[in-house]
Amino acid sequence: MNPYYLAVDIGASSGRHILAHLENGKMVLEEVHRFPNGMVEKDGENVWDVDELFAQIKLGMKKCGELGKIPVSVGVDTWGVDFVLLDDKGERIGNAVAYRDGRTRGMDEEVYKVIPEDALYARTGIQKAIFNTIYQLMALKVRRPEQLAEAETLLMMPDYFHYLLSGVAATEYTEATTGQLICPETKDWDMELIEKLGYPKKIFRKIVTPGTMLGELTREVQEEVGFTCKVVVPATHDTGSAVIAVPTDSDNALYISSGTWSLLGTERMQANCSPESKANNLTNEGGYEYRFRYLKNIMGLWMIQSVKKEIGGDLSFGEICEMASGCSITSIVDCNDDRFLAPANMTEEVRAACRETGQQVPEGLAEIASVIYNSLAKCYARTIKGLEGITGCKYDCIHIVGGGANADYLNRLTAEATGIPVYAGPTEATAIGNVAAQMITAGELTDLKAARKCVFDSFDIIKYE
Ligand code: LFR
Repeated sequence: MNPYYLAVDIGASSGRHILAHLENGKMVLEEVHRFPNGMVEKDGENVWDVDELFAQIKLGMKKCGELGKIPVSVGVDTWGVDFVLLDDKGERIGNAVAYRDGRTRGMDEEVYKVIPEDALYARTGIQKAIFNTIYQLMALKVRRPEQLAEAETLLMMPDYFHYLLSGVAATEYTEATTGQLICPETKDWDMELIEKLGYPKKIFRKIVTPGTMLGELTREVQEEVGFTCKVVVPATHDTGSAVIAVPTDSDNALYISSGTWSLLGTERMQANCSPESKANNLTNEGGYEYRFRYLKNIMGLWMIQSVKKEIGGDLSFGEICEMASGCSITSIVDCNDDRFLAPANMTEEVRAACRETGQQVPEGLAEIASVIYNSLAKCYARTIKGLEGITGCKYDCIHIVGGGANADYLNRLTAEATGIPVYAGPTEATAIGNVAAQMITAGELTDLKAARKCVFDSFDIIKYE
């Protein structure tokens, strides 16, 4: 039997443990544990329940042990930008505040007093999102300076879980880049910028690249889960892992990593920090092997997830998608309007946006979902035009990976709106990319190219023209 590798892939709405191994050169996945995630309110803040998440991480690992499938290594990936602070005893300070919390409101202006927005983009290549770590840290500096003063260490969300698993505090590169404090040339913390902003320099730890072995599970964790294994950091930013799993052999492929967010872009070897790139709201996130994920963040299925919660009852995403496909409403909203980031009620927000622009106001779940899917597809088409203008490339296929690759109707709309064939799958791209980095470290896969070939050979991919 070939060895197992374990991906713990935690998204904003759920987490999962996926065991993977190779069989005749193909990757075989087994989901051993799944658990819900979501923001919870605590002390007047929107936070992640990281204690519960860590309990779930250990529970899923224990299940692997009970199955007798003990992995060689484990790696965790999560969404970007969020972090925790540790004090000098290695204890967490305060809550793990979630990026949709309102604390960053107005913090962009505070940051721009120190460095103008254009200069910040030129320096970091990272798209402005009001929730980036840089603005979250400013919120702490302004509102909770005592927390910053007490801090010894900043760990991004996945780093924190790796720290709890292994006792080693390190910052993984791909996730760190989402914070807007990394220099795309040196691939390290931009200490000059950090100093200018008045953030304590000592809290920014050594950067490690995906595939780095941090150590073994701590004795306590070993006792709880019933075995030991290595802790190997994957591309810990979920999008970074998902892009590893894009089944292509081209360096010029277009992808949409589709989940809570839709991340649409391509890979490049150099960051583009030009004003033109900034005007298109494109970002240069750090990727595997120091490739850049040159992409745009699009609000994505978060809009559908929210509507499902509000009025979807027990319907599955598949059913909602199917219902939407039967509608003829043509209203379109701007998915990237900040009004959809954390509205009190998404359904009403979408309706209001249609009303305010003089379009037909959607009634009921099917029409609301239809407006969202159609708006997303239009937004994809616009984004691709912008990308083509900047890169000078004509793209001839779009790979949609991640859970959203299941949204059949959206895939069809995307192929129609863009005029480019869509290849949908694999849906578990993030977990696959996570284990792929571990397998490369273990020497089971040679490199990124081999990993992508293996993904292509192992999973079903559906074509839409
Ligand atoms: C996707 C993602 C995006 C990031 C957003 C917030 O899950 O990681 O890449 O922009 O979440 O962190």
